[in-house]
Amino acid sequence: TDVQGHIKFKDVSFGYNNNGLVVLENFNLEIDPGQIVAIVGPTGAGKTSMISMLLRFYDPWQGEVSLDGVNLKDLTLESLRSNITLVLQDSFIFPMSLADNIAFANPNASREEIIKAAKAAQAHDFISRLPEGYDTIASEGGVSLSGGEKQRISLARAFLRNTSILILDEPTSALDAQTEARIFQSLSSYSKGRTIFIISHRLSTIRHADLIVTIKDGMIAEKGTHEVLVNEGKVYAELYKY
Ligand code: TTP
Ligand code: MG
Repeated sequence: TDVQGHIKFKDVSFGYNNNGLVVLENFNLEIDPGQIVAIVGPTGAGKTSMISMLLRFYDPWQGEVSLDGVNLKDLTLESLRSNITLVLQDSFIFPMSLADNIAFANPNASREEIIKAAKAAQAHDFISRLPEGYDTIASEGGVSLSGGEKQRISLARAFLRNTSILILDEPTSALDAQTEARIFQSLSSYSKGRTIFIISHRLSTIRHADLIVTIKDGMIAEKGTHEVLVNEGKVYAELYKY
């Protein structure tokens, strides 16, 4: 597609019902294409809410979210969502082969492409060790996978989908730090020409992101690189202590 992946939140206010609490207030954020952006903040800060607006699961009360200068409301849901891949913490595995699980959104993918995506997601080694390899049937009478294995299958599926925008909302929470770090390395080479959002509570993983944004009390508290934010000694530096 010709989507660049330039994303802008302009004066966004948002909450879940009109009489309820404001989750995001005067929220402003502009992301250049090709960046890996980490979203950090305490639990309940509004990270998942923010990315939900990118897919238009919810719309802002006020302000606007735009993609390449076009208000998301002026795009069809179909064209918007065909350009964004979202991976959540709870990954969904279908009762079919691991190859078909990875190729779920790309049924015409070759085995070679599937393996490439699985390698980037650190899934290739454990899949290869299974007696039936990529033809192993997952769940419902087949092999049951661990939480971390499911997450890596979901990530491989997301890599293969190959959209201009990739959003990862704690997709590696079940993985050890070393595996997570390796996946971040694959993300860096995958990120060329794409915009990637990654939400993680494990700050060691996202320290090499191009931009780290912290959200607190519904607003952007600070943004910058790891080095800058550690030195600022505010929200990020406080979270980084633990
Ligand atoms: P989230 O956006 O879910 O906060 P978060 O993603 O930063 O938190 P976590 O690190 O735990 O994933 O929630 C922000 C606020 O919005 C919080 O007060 C809960 C509320 N909320 C709803 O009311 N309905 C919803 O569907 C969601 C997702 C959140
Ligand atoms: Mg969340």
